[in-house]
Amino acid sequence: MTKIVILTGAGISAESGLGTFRDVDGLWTRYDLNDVATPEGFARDPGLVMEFYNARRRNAAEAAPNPAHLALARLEAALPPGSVRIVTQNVDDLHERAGSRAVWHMHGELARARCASCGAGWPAPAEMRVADACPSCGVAATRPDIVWFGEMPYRMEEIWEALRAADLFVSIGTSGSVYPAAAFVQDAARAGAETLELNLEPSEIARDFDRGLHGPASEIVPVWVE
Ligand code: BV8
Repeated sequence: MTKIVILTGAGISAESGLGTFRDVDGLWTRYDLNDVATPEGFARDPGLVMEFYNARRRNAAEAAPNPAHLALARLEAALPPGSVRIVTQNVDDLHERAGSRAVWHMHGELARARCASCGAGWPAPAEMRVADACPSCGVAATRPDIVWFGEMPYRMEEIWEALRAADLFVSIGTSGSVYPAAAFVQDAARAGAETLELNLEPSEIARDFDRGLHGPASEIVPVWVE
């Protein structure tokens, strides 16, 4: 059975209206990531961070999957179960809403909240507030269930195992500027996988890939899937 591991980044959701991070008007040009995407920033000003993610949660709720998300869901449905694994750096739920089921959110999810005290997780309310108490332990230590810079991404052992078993590794809509995701192409190539980059333009790590296809995801991903 052919095993395909697909890494996605903000670029796959750009045409759904969700901002990317490092493009011209990207999120990191309007916010300092140290203020809103680090544990230190959250400790310094939790209200600012809660509002940052509440705004992104509102945007994600108004967005819809685009042809790129839908094509990946068709690919998964067309192949034997277990053939396709999506590892997304994105915290939106557009892959799931497009119909993909084998999705791992290595940087967490806007739709989840977590307790910094007891570690419990639960579906996030539309608007999270700093004083919200944890439904499990009652401590007011809730935080977005997002992996910030300096924190361990989720499912790393499972991801590395999937990369070692991959026949094909495809990276879609990511700049290749954040680790450990930016090294996945090398992990897959070392294990013998063919590697393909689908991106608006060659990323910072384009030379690590066997092949590249460049253009808007909503155009090139359906072409690649068909
Ligand atoms: C960790 C969640 C240890 C929150 C995010 C020095 C060297 C190497 C590493 C480091 C270093 N210093 C620090 C580090 C580690 C650090 C890191 O990599 N820093 C970078 C800045 C150098 N990484 C970490 O801290 C990670 N943790 O390392 O822990 C560890 C490691 C391994 C094992 C155990 C422990 C945690 C990183 C996670 C941080 N959280 N986000 C949130 O979403 O708000 S990262 C953030 O950037 C996003 O989540 C996103 O996932 C990520 C990458 O961004 P992209 O998705 O690529 O988006 P970007 O805007 O950059 O690019 C968009 C791309 O799309 C572009 O290429 C563009 O051309 C393309 N595009 C645009 N439009 C379209 C398109 N493509 C197609 N169609 C279009 N229409």
